[in-house]
Amino acid sequence: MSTNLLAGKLGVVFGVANKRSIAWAIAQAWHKAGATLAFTYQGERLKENVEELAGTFGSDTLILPCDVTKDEDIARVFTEVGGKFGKLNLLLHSVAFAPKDALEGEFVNTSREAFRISHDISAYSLVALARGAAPLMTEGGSIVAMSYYGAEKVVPHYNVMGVAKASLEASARYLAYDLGPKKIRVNCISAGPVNTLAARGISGFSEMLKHYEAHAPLKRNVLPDELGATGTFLASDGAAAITGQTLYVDCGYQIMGM
Ligand code: NAD
Ligand code: 0WE
Repeated sequence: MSTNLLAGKLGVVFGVANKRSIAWAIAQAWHKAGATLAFTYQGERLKENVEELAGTFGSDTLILPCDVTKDEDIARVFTEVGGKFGKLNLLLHSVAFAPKDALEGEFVNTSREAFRISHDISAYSLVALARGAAPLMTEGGSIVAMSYYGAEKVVPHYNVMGVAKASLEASARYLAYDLGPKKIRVNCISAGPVNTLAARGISGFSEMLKHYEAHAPLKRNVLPDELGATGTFLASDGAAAITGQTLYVDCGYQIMGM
């Protein structure tokens, strides 16, 4: 990857849980490309992890708690980021959650509460974060969100998360329209399966990795570094005319009909 593609850019990263998080792969790539980053973590449980990882970027790295279901948490993040940086160029949304039982049974049995929680955390949060970030993106900006193929085709057991990802991708399009006049771009990366904390809880996940290896044109799974490289491209001026898109970074799996 060419260096300093993001020199002088300021960003905030949502969704680092540990070193395997996709958010961490993209944050490392953004950092290597010259960006200065702030981080948020979901709760006390993850505070130490994020401090240890983000601390490697310098002892003055801004690290803040943020539960994306809480408007007051989101407001505080942008107040503090604005105070420290004065402006913002980049935002990574790498956050998703559905109650575990909703990912196990049949979609038809999704409860009203599981549907609400999944959409609140995994889709509405992008709207809330974009609204918080936009006033700071005074020179324009790039917002990147993580999606998955289950948004467009049925992936057994992905269930309500697939419906929430469809909402996330559609939200990215409407946000791209609203924020386009401010030169703020909003795109999704639809990643192939990656062995992270969020994936490890899924029964049959290692079979899914094998299925992709067998059926994707490139005959392998995507690497975290490759998601970092795509995240860097979308954040860079090279992608200045790309907005509202979902870019598949899945070794070609999405093009297959059989
Ligand atoms: P991960 O567990 O490392 O990251 C998920 C993050 O969501 C965690 O950091 C968690 O703290 C955060 N989160 C959950 N609820 C939250 C809340 N209420 N407030 C704030 N943060 C909250 O797993 P990951 O696989 O890196 O997932 C990151 C993103 O990538 C998700 O959007 C996921 O859907 C997407 N994705 C993952 C895969 C995969 O196979 N792992 C594939 C495609 C897309
Ligand atoms: O987006 C995801 C997973 C997100 C996720 C994971 C969990 C596990 C723990 C959301 N909520 C929860 N809730 C929990 O309690 N992926 C793209 C990875 C994934 O998850 C699947 C997949 C794939 C791929 C679930 C079923 C089928 C395929």
